[in-house]
Amino acid sequence: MSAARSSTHWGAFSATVRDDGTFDVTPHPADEEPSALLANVPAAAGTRARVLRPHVRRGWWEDGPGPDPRRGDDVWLAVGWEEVLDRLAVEFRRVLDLHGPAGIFGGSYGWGSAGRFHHAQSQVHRFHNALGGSTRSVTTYSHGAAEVLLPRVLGDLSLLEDPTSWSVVEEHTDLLVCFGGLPAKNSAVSHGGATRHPVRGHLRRARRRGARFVLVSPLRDDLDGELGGDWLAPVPGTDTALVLALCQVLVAEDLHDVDFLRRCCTGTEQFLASLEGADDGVAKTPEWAEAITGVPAATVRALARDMAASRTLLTVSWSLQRAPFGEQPLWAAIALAALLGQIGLPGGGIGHGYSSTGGVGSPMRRHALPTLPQGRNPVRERIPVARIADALLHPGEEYDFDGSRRRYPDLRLVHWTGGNPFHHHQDLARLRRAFQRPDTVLVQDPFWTATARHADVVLPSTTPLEREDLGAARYDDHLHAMDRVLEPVGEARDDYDVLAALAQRLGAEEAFTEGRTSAQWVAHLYESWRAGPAVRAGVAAPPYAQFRRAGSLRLPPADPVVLHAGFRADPGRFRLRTPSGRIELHSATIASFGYDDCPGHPVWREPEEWLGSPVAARFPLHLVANNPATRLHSQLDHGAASAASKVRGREPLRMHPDDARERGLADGDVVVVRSRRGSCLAGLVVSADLRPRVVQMSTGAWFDPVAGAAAGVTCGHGNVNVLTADVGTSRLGQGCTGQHALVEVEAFRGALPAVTVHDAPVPAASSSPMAHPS
Ligand SMILES: Nc1nc2c(c(=O)[nH]1)N[C@H]1C(S)=C(S)[C@@H](COP(=O)(O)OP(=O)(O)OC[C@H]3O[C@@H](n4cnc5c(=O)[nH]c(N)nc54)[C@H](O)[C@@H]3O)O[C@H]1N2
Ligand SMILES: Nc1nc2c(c(=O)[nH]1)N[C@H]1C(S)=C(S)[C@@H](COP(=O)(O)OP(=O)(O)OC[C@H]3O[C@@H](n4cnc5c(=O)[nH]c(N)nc54)[C@H](O)[C@@H]3O)O[C@H]1N2
Ligand SMILES: [Mo]
Repeated sequence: MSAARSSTHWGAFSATVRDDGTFDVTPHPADEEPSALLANVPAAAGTRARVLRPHVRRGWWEDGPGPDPRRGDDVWLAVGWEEVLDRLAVEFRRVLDLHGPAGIFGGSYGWGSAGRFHHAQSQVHRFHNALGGSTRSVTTYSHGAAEVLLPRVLGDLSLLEDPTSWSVVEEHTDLLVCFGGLPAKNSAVSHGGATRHPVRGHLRRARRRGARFVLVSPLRDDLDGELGGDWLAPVPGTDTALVLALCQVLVAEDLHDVDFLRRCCTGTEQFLASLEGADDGVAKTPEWAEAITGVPAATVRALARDMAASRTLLTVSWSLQRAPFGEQPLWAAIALAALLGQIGLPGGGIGHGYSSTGGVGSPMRRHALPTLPQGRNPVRERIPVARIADALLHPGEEYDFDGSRRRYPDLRLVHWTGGNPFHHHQDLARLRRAFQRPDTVLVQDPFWTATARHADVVLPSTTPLEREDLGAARYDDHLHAMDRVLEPVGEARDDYDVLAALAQRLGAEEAFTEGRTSAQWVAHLYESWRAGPAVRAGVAAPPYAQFRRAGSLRLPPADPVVLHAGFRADPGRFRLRTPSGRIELHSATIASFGYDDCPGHPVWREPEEWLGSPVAARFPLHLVANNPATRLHSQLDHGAASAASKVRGREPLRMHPDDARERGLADGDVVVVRSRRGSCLAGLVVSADLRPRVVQMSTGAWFDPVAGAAAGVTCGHGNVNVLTADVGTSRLGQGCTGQHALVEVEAFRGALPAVTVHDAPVPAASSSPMAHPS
């Protein structure tokens, strides 16, 4: 038995390791609300789903690089580290010589694991930079539309990065109106680490003080039941209409704050005129909205009056902008907050993403954390992150993004480390076609993810449990010494060592490693932090050896934030970084782009797929494809917490009892879910916690294509992204729209295919001793 400590995006823990290598996890003592996701961690040990040796796809190994329809459906060969690294070095050299560094796609989007040095994406970016750079991606799947919109209308990203702090909300907010709720499941997670989970405590104390909650969501459990709260369940994707109607009532009843609008906003006239129908002749009244959202007009009027009479905070979860025209609900809610005139007051105004992760609402640490320098990327080529399939399928084609007209680059070598596009991207059948286009796909991952299965070369990475690191995050209050809990599994190697070996073959070893081993790097990052940012921030950090022995270091708290307090008090002096210096309810800049899908002020636009559209005649259920309660994305889907939620091995799909009855379905049935793009199996859970005609199924079940597509089913396990559409939010943001899709659900008849995706692909499992082509 031995004990060791480590950290994940969902909590820090100590592990008691038994002699057989299995272990138990004990949450960090400072954690008041440890996450149930910790139960998934032990699954990282053992060999299930692990890549144990380097593997190559036979077609690539034997026939060389090039577009290949066999990718994703070929034989795997286990090969030795030295020979595969030699072959990869030749391929990197070929692509660099023929296409330049822009021919390498190094976006490598994904959460990877906690740990400051072994952060997979930082490692791969540093490696590419040492070779001359690579094409990258910009923005995120999380809040791509917001990242483009917010700087244009509020001047920066503070609304989603550092809104008014929970401690202020707890003390001052009387009415919290939550679009998309405050789902407890999401606050379990925070990028980089979450030693403590304070969100639920803040909310309960606010409730005890008398704060009222209004949940606006298709799902009742998006708000903790103990908080009480009214539940409004608009038709998914229609929040913009609801918010515009709330605005219309405020103006019609003279409840809007004219002084705030005059001092702090621009474009008010155009926006107010649009509420009365200046654009389309239709006034945005509660009756107009009721026909779209299903929320009674009287409820909207009463809510608008309550909001004007209370210290009101609006929150818009990130999910609302992860849908077609995703810019609109956020921009409309900003306009609503401006009309209420409480922006900059303690506990009033608006935030974006409270409880979307555990960090948002904790004041963000301003000083730097220990960080691996990535060097410089001379390649200027960038794609919006969620346009990856378009880029691979349509090199050279033009597209719009945030006011500029661009061309997709010609990507030849795709290198993914620490992300899972066959988890995160939409319309997986299309992504499969896109992944057949490049010359080479290289994936480093500890696990046989669906992305690994669509690669040419799969290199086994260690997990954080198999290496030493530093754990820290910008919202967290601890710096952790992450221990090596386990020996590397199989032939897995640290990403750093793999990239160093490749860099050595490509003449870039010194630039990449600077002569340090990974242990030396970890110590170096700590010591440079201790001597610089820590001193400036007044953190008394001990020398490295002492820090490692102690196991962790408490970081001083950052000051609570009241967002836009200075701006409100003196908008002339604390100008926002918008063209007007104020909040832009109408943006002349956005208007000048001439985008019909994102004009100059917030508007309601009908998505192609919503319950009011013609597509609903064939696909009459609205799927909410949200983030999972039982895991982080696709990570450790075979872990105990995730496995326990499955129904007959399939990802659960929740459905209202009326809809189940209408289809003759019962709890526990295996069902087929179909959209215009594909189909998957799911396990039915009947629940009255949803609006009728809404079904909910989370992301993250590993994509398990059904051989021969039994009954036309494309995924036998339940990956929602076979159902979702691969279209951007708008020409402005080009964000991910994976949260919504229209579907139909029916009973599955026939022989149930086994879920095999959590085990190594069969040919690879049987290819030892090592298969080697002669
Ligand atoms: N339909 C739909 N789709 C969505 C969303 C949605 O709401 N609906 N949400 C989107 C959002 S918000 C996000 S952020 C994305 C998330 O998408 P991703 O961040 O891509 O998902 P993860 O499952 O976290 O993938 C991380 C991968 O890194 C690997 N990994 C972990 N540690 C290491 C390491 O040390 N080295 C290496 N080499 N690999 C490592 C893991 O095994 C895993 O395969 O999904 C998006 N997709
Ligand atoms: N446990 C866990 N926590 C996570 C993650 C995870 O994978 N697992 N992922 C993390 C990441 S990367 C991110 S970006 C955040 C994502 O944070 P969010 O985007 O906020 O999370 P989601 O769970 O996708 O969606 C939140 C809720 O929005 C509601 N919703 C969906 N569509 C609509 C709509 O049209 N109108 C209204 N009013 N509500 C709607 C859904 O009911 C859903 O439960 O979560 C983070 N936290
Ligand atoms: Mo995300």
